[in-house]
Amino acid sequence: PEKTISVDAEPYSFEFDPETCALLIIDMQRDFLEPGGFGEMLGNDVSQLRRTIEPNKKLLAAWRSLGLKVIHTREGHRPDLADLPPAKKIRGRSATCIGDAGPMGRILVRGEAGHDIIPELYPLPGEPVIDKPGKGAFFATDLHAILQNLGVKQLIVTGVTTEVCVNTTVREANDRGYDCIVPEDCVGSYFPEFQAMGLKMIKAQGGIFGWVSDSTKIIAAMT
Ligand code: TIU
Repeated sequence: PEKTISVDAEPYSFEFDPETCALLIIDMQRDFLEPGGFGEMLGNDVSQLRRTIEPNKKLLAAWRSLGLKVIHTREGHRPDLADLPPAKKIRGRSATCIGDAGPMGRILVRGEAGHDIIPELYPLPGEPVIDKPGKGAFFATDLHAILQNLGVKQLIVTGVTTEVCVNTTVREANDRGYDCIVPEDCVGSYFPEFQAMGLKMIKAQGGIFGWVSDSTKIIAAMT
C-alpha cells in the first residue's frame, strides 16, 4: 500500500513513499576515508569525510530495519585498467596515480583493500554494489536498470565527496527522472567551502537538482 512520508527539507518538504525510495550510498571507500589511504596521501583532511560515517551508519540501520532498498557504489577500475581513460590516468600530474601501488593495494582498482567499502558501512548480501568507472553512478553502470527493475522513483543520496561523485550522481539521477534528497550530515568534502556550495547548488532555484535535509529529519519522519 502506498504511504507518503513528508520530510522537512530545503527548498521545501520532500514527500516520498519508502517502498519506492532507495538509499544510495556513494563511494564510502577505504581509500577516500581512512587515515593512510589514497585521499590522505594526496594531502587531504580525511576528518571532513569521517564525520559522515556515524550519521550514515544510523540512517543505514534505520533503512535496513524497515526492510527498504539500499544500494552502494564504489569508484574504481578493472585490474588491467582497460576502462581507465588515459585522461583520467594522467590527471593531476601526481607521482602516484590510479592503478599504482598505494598504501592499501593498487589505487582505485577493483578487488584491492583500499577500493572496498569501509567496514562500518559494509554492504549486506542482497544489497547491490555498483562498480563505477566515473564520478557519476549512472555512467557505464547498470544502476538505472536496477532502479527501474526495483520500481525506484526517488533516492536518498549520501557518501563522498559532496561536490564530486555525490553532485555528479544527483545531476545524472535528476536527468533520468529521479527525485533526490541529500542529507547534509551524510555527505562530506575535503573542502568545507565545496561542502557548503555543493549543497547550495542542489537546492537553489526551487530545488534545481533536488532537496537538502539532514539524516535526523529523515529518521524522525520514518518513525
Ligand atoms: N567519490 C569521489 O568523489 N571521488 C573523487 O575522486 N572525489 C574527490 O573529491 N576527489
